[in-house]
Order: sequence, then C-alpha cells, then structure tokens
Amino acid sequence: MAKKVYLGMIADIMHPGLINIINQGAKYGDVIIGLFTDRAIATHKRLPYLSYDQRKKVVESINGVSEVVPQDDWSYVPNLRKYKPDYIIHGDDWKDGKAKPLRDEVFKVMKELGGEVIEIPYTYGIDSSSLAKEIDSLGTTPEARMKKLRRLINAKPIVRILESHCGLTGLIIENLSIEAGGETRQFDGMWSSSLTDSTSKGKPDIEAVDLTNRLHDLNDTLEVTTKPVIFDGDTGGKTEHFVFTVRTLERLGISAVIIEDKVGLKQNSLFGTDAQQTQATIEDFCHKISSGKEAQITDDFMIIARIESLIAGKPVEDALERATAYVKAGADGIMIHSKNKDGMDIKEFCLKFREQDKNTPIVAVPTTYNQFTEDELASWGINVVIYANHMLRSAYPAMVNCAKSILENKRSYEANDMCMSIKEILTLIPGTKKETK
Ligand code: SPV
Ligand code: MG
Repeated sequence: MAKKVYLGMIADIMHPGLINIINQGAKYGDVIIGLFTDRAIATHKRLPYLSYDQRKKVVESINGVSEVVPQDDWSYVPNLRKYKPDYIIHGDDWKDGKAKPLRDEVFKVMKELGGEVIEIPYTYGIDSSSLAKEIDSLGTTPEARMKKLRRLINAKPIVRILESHCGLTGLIIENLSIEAGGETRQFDGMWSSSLTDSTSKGKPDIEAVDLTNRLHDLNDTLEVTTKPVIFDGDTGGKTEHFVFTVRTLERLGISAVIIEDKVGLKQNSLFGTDAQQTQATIEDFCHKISSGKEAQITDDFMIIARIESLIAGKPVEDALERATAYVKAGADGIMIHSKNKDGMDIKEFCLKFREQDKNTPIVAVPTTYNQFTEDELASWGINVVIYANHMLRSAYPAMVNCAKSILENKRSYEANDMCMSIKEILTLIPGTKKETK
C-alpha cells in the first residue's frame, strides 16, 4: 500500500515553491493536502484572498495531489492524529521564530505515530507572505473588501474593529500587527464613526455632516487599506433616502451599515438619558430595515440594526423584543448599545438573545464597560467588538499637550519627545520617496 504524506497549506497564491514541495512529497507516497480553513487562519494571519472552495479547486487539480482535506486548526496535531500519515512534509523555515512550537509538537506526535518529519529547504525569494504583501500594495476591489466581514465573522471567535476617521488612522489599522499570546494580533477592520467624523471636523454628532461629506473623507481610508469597513449610518435618515444610502455604500465596497432605532434630532448615545433619545416604533424601524434589504444588490452587504433601548433607559426585555422583530425584518446582525459602566445589561441581553437565536451576529461597542476583554465578550455571544472612538480620543490630548508645551516654552524644543521624528514622518507613507536615477 502507498505511504501517506501529509502537507499543510493555505495555497492562496500558488507559486513554484509550493509546487516544489508537492513534488518532493509525491516521491514518498500519496500526498494529502491539509488545506487551512478560514477558521484555522483567522487568528494568526489575514484571511486568504480566495475562499476555501476556490483554493480547494486549484489544489485538487495539481499533479501529485491525491486528496484535499480541511485543516481546521492552526496546529497540525488534530489532523495528524486523524489521518495518521507516514510522513509529514514541511519547509525548513519553521525551525525558529514563532513557528517553532508548531514544529516541536509535530515532531512529538509523529514520533508517537511512528511516522517521520521531512523538511524541505525553503525556496528563498518566493514565499506566500511576500507575495501577499505585493498584492496588498496593489489594493483591493470593492467586492473582495465587502465579502471579508462575513468571512471574518464566520471564522473568528470575535472580530476586532477600530475607529478610523482619516487615511492615516486607516493605515495604522491596516498595518499594525503584534505578536502576543502565541498569535499574530491585528485589527480586522475599520469603523467609520459618526462621532469621530463629526468631531474631527469640529461639528456636533447630530447628523450635521451629511453622507456625501462623510463618504468623501472615507474615500481617503478606502484608498490606502484593504480591510473591511463598518459604516455608522446614524438613524439611516428617512426610509426613502436610506435605500439610496445602501446602494451607495454597497457600490463602494463597505461591508455593513449600522443604523440605530432613533427618531428626531439624533444625539450621541453616550449622553444616555441626559439627552432626549426617542426610539422609533418597532414597526417603522422594521420597515426601514426591510426596505434597505430589498434595495441591496449583493448577498454580502450587511444591514445591522442597532438597539437603543438601554441608552434610552428602557429594560433589557424591550431590547430583546426589538431584536427579535428586527431579525425577522431581515437585519443581518444586532448591535446592542449601552452606556452603563458595569456591562451587566449588555451581558444579560446577549445571554438571553443567544437562548433564542444562536446565529445572528451581535455587535458591541464597549466604550463605557471596557473592563471586559475580547475573550469575555465573546463568551457572552458577541461576534464583533468595535473600539468606536479611540484613535481620535487618543490623538486629541497628545496634540493639546504639544501645543501647550510650545506656549509654555515659547519654542518647540521641549515638545521634541512628544513628536514622531522628522525621519519617521518622511518615510511613514508608502511611496513618499521617489527613487532618483
Ligand atoms: C459612533 O462612534 O459614532 C457611535 C458609537 O455611534 S457611540 O458614540 O457610542 O454612540
Ligand atoms: Mg454614531
């Protein structure tokens, strides 16, 4: 009987290095490709460009591949135990760095199984990560960007979104990445906030900055990023207008719009009952949701209903009644908001909502109840966490301090340490320096 050779792959961008390793594997026996699923990848790397099924189609038709099976975990161990291969084959680029623990456990399990680990010299100059970087620098398409949010919600325990109000904050969210807790941690996408869009223009958050203006500025973020965007649609305006908003956002490749069930002059929710917060009737808001859903062209765009009951001082039961109705009207997700500091109303809502609805994504904006970690929020059933204003709120005190220092000292020398270096700002933006011949 032919020996079994296991080879784990993401196989998003095919290149000669991957063909080489398949050919090498085929010398030892039948090659089983463990194709990483979105779920296996999402907490470690950015999502592949191609879906699992698309990648599977490509890999299945490569000479030397006998079978393609899903690898649903970043670790190889579960699949090694399941398929009990005689060999596992891997590039030798996992001997140190963050992949080393993966390698160590593979050696241990293969020894247990009586199998062997084959390491193939890494093909320098052609690897998927550098190709992915090249592709990122080319940008994205509206369609690919829009689809990403649903894929991330399906693939991750919790999707991590940060507010962006300009191209620069977009670049931070796009590129910042840290290694922590054995994973590569990044933001998954951007929140286009009415509060910070308005505030950065020196205007109040009362829908005074109109859609045209907000989209004009959002374009700066779209131009320099590839990650998905969730748009704060405020009340959505009149239903007759909202249907046009949906189409506009969809055309731009925005993944989701969140609209809140309020009427009258919109006031920021974090005023809570200090401002008049009048909620729409369930019937009227359901009509707005279903009209928006009818207007959209793709299946990917999401309309998320934001429930303001807890903001308006009403009980969790009112929020639950609304959630049920909004989902029935077609909402693709529920955002539950509160300004309470202890978060217990949000927790109660989520746990009760999950008893009746296991799947509809829940979005939370933990600005006041930010003592909870993402893991805790996920354990309540929350799928998307939005850090809704933190880029602007952190920039403002930094700017005021710098300005104060200049006033106090009548020069900017003392502010040097508060500022990024000239060298850093000159090289920060990709493509700044033109190569001279
Ligand atoms: C925003 O960021 O504009 C929001 C969230 O709508 S909140 O400010 O908390 O209402
Ligand atoms: Mg808002």
